[in-house]
Formats: sequence, C-alpha cells, structure tokens
Amino acid sequence: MDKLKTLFKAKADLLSNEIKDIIKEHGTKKIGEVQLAQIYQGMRGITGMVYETSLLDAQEGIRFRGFTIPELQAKLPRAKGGTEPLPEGLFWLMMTGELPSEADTAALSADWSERAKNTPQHVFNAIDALVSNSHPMTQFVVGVMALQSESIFAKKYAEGVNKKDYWSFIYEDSMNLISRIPLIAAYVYRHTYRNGLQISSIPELDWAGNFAHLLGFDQESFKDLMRLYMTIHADHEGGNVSAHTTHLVGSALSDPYLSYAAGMNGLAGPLHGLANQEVIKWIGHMQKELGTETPNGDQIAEYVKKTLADGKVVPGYGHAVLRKTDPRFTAQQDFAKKHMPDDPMVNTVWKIFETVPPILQSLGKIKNPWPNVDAHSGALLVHYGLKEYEYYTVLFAASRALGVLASLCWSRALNFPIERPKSVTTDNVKAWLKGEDAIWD
Ligand code: HAX
Repeated sequence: MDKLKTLFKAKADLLSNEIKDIIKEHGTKKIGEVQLAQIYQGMRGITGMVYETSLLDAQEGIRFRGFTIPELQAKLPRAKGGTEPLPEGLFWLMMTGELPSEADTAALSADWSERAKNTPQHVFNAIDALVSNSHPMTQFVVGVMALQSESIFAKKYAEGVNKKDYWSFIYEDSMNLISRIPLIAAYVYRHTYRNGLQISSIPELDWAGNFAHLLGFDQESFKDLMRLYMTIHADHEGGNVSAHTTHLVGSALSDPYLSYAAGMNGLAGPLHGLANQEVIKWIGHMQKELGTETPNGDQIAEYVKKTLADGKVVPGYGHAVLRKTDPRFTAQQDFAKKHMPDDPMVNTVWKIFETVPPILQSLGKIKNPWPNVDAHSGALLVHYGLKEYEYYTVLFAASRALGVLASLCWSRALNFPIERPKSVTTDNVKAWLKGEDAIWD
C-alpha cells in the first residue's frame, strides 16, 4: 500500500472509533434548532452533515484542516522554481490532516502521473461525439462519465465485497480519476478552441504544471497560477452545491466517477461555479456598452444599477455563508499585484471591487456585498490569453475534484450511511400552524 493510503487508513480507523464513542455518549445532544424560514430558504445555517476536509468561517473564510490560504501558501511544498503551493500537498493535507514533506508531494505527483497513463480512447471519443456547441462543462462531465467504465469500486461491488473494504476501492478510483482530470479537461479546451490539436503530457511535471502545459500555456508564471488556482478552489466545506451533491450521491454508494460528475453538474450553475464565466462575460458587455476598456467608478456604478434594475445578479459578488471579502479573491489579487499590476482587465476588476459593495449594501437585502472567488479568477486567465470564458468553470471543476474526492474517501472510510433528510409539504406546515400535530414530532 502506498504511504498516503496507509496513513489515511490509520487516521480513518482512529477517527471512526472516536466517532462511535461520541455518538454512544452524546448522540442525543441537540445541535441548534431549525426555523420554519430555513426550510423554505435553502436550508441556510442548518448544520446537517459532517465533512472533514475543510471548514468555512463567515468572517475569516476557508480553512483547510485548520490552515488559512496564506498559511498554505507559506507551508505547503512548491514545485522547483515555483512560488505557489502544489495542490498535491493540499490533497495530502485534506486526506491525512498532516502537512506533507517535499518528498511526499513529489511522490504523489509521480503517482498521479503514472496513473494517468493509458487513459482509454473512448473517453475522448465520447467528447468528440457531442454536438460541437456543447458547453465545455457538458463535455467535461461526459468525459468523466465515459471514464466510469474504469471504476474499480463498481466492479468490486458487482462481484460482492465486504463493506469494510469500500474505502480502499473508493481511494483507488479517486486517485485514478484525479490523475486523469487534467487530460480530460485539457482535451475539452484544445478540442473546442484549438482545432483539436492536442498536446502530450510531460510526466515529470507536477499535476497543475502539466495541466497548464496540456492547455498550451507554458509560461512559468501561468504554471504557478494554475498551482494557486487548483489549491484555492479545491474545497469550501460540505454544504455548497458541488460538495454536497458529490457527498449525497456518494452516500448511495455511487462510485467516485458518478458522484463527482453529479457534483460538477451543480458546479455548472450560474449561482455557483459558472459565476467565473459570468463575471468576464458581464465585464465584456459593460466595456462594449460603455465604449471603454477601463471604465471609471461612476460608469461602473451606472452599469451595476442597470444590471440590478434588469433583475439580474452582479456576478462574483455575494455568498451564502461568507460575510467578508473572500480570501480566495485576495489571494488572486495578490498574485495579480505581483505579476500583472498594470493589466487593464485586472484593474477593472479592482475598480469594480471599489464600486460594487456600497451599491449592494445600499439595497439593504444582500447579506454579503463583498466579492467571492469568481470575481477575480477570469481576469488572471484573460491576461495570459486564456480568453474563452465558457471554459473557466472546467478549471474550477478540476480543482474541486481534490476536495470532494478526498471527502468521499473519508465518508466511505467512516462508513457514513445513505443521506436522507425529511421533507414536508406546505399543507403540513399550514396544518401545524393551525395547531394540528406536526408530522415531524
Ligand atoms: N447581485 C444582486 N443581487 C444579489 C446578489 C448579487 N451579487 N447577491 C445576493 N443578491 C440578492 C439575492 O438574489 C436575494 O434576492 P431576493 O431576496 O430578491 O431573492 C437577496 O439578495 C438576498 O440574498 P442573500 O441571502 O444575500 O444571498 P443567497 O445566500 O441567497 O445567495 C449567492 C448567495 C452567491 C447565490 C448570491 O449572492 C448570488 O447570486 N451572487 C451572484 C452569483 C455568484 O457570484 N455566485 C458565486 C458564489 C460563490 C460560489 O459558489 N462560487 O462557485
């Protein structure tokens, strides 16, 4: 067994026993209470699941196993000559709760590079078979679904396997899937935007560095951007649509290919991961309408008001949990200050950041007027010439695989059961409000 798998199993066994004791001793203790409005309003604020790999604080943002993004940037191993953390290191941390050594991270890069070899041709044929204007996220998910033929968990389950061993096959599937995600994602990009001219992997490169190369962007600072991007988008605790969907579908013992694909269909929604494409599209329309590449604050304010008057959201702003500027936005802003401080699109994003929050605040109904991760990512990509914004959510999906699949490994190793919350009808609610017995008592 490889070192990561051995360490993961040891940690999971330990936690599994602790959880059994916690449930035995404290299982009837109450965690909060549910208000009627919450069940109509997206279950906001209801604590209803355990998700080990990261935790979101409304004020300070995401922590991965206790580490903030700046701490990860300082502590995780980097590629030779690189300045940003390797996502392999974050995956190790999420799987074990421990910071990896440089050797651990290098071994993981080599392992994924080896596992990516001999990806079946039918995966790419499935993408080719789609109608040519299919959205890149549709192409990507179809590629992942075609790869499901390789699921070891699905094969072993069909043969009959002891449930104590599920975790091992979920782990193998997750590792194999992650290793091949850059190949599928880059295939979609080159197929859609570069006349189908594909590029071969450089097996010695790290996961994100090779992904940048496969896309056709070989500048060292772009490779570093991909390492940062793949790290900061990886996980955002368990309740967001992509993480929760992967977790939910996985709880039915759907294998990692099925579960991850389901989650990514959720990421493809404009209120979630598709917001990164919407931001650049929205800025592009604004620049066109105003006739300038670099609008001033007053011009942006007018355009924002028009967007709101048209009944649309300002993409890249707001969050269901966060109540401050997203530290993932700040990490990207810092990258931009270092590598492209004079870029016009980047400067427009910063001008929008100065202008939008007070306008949203003045509406009085928006709980978080601050920018989220998606407000900044596109401008960095445009700077390097990756301008095809419909592709941006695929990059998010590649990164999100690390978090949701690490969590899936944990959920099966901890033997979490099938998820099945209770729903009610409005008739039930009305009857209860009139004094009838509640069906939930
Ligand atoms: N522009 C305009 N109106 C907004 C808004 C925005 N950016 N953010 C919230 N609102 C509105 C809501 O639509 C809602 O309006 P109604 O009461 O008329 O329905 C009201 O303000 C209250 O919403 P909220 O409680 O503050 O926010 P929610 O938890 O309901 O929604 C969203 C959170 C992220 C979906 C929301 O802020 C939004 O639509 N933002 C723009 C899209 C976006 O950037 N999505 C990416 C989020 C981060 C992410 O998941 N990345 O992948």
